[in-house]
This record gives sequence, C-alpha cells and structure tokens, in this order.
Amino acid sequence: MDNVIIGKIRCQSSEKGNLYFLEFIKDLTFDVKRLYFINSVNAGNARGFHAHKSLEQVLICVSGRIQINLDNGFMQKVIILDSSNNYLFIGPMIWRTMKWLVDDSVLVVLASENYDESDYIRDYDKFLRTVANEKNSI
Ligand code: T46
Repeated sequence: MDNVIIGKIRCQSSEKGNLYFLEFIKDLTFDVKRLYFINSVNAGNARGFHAHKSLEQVLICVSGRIQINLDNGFMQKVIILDSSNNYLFIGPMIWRTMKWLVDDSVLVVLASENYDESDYIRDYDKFLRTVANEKNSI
C-alpha cells in the first residue's frame, strides 16, 4: 500500500535496559513539528476514523499492543504495533483506526505539521469520493 511503511526502530540493549531511537533522514523522512501520545485507553476501544489530506506521521506503540487498520479507499491492511521495535509511517489519504488490544497501551506519534483540523477528513464517504476523484484525475 502506498503511503504506508513499517520500519524497525533501532535499539541499543545492555544490562541497563533498552534504548530505542529514530533519526531524521535515516528513519524519518519529514521534519517533526509535533509529538503527541495517547494513553488511558481500555482494551477494545478504538480511535481514529479519519484520514489526513497532507499530514505525515510515524506511530510507535511504546507499551502494550495496538491494532492499526489502514484503508486507502481501494484496499485494507491491518498492522499490529507492539512494544517491540517497530514503527508505522502513515502518509496522506489513508483512513486509519487504532484499536487498543491491551489496556493502557501507549501510542506515541511524531507528526510533520502542527495540529490543523482542516487537514482531517472525518467522513468516510467523503474520503472514498476524494480518493476516487484523485485516481480518475491521474
Ligand atoms: C491520528 C491518530 C493516530 C489537538 O488539539 N491537538 C493534537 O495535536 C491532536 C492530535 C488532537 N487534538 C484534539 C482534536 C480533538 O478535539 O484532541 C481531540 C482528540 O483528537 P482525535 O479525535 O483526532 O484523536 P484520535 O486518537 O482519533 O486521532 C489522533 C490524531 O488526531 C490523528 O491525527 O492520525 O491519532
């Protein structure tokens, strides 16, 4: 699926514990302008249900286990993020839902832009119309 990349977070492990890191250019293809994180979600609850017009983000589950459902309007993909060393890049025009599989899992997100509600598409039918129009105009 275009605009979706699963990557490995590099890790330094020692007897002192694990240290995970991502670096600009090597791992992150955009300048990070915003960081946010989501916690205190009960298992079974889902968030998201939107796409972004232009925002690029990297999602990291630093604790627990979260299921990410992705949809580009033509195909769907399910990705499990857990507290091992994987991250998920999501580019523009991908409908996403995040379902907590374990209580109190923590989702950390690095974003390419500051918060802007006008970048969201929160209506699924509007999302489908937009991606269909974009495909027809190519
Ligand atoms: C995304 C997924 C992975 C802000 O005021 N500033 C912020 O930086 C963010 C992210 C949200 N908000 C406000 C907007 C809403 O009033 O916080 C409220 C909850 O946001 P939302 O319902 O969009 O949360 P999620 O968990 O559905 O989605 C979030 C991000 O908004 C979204 O960009 O891709 O996490």
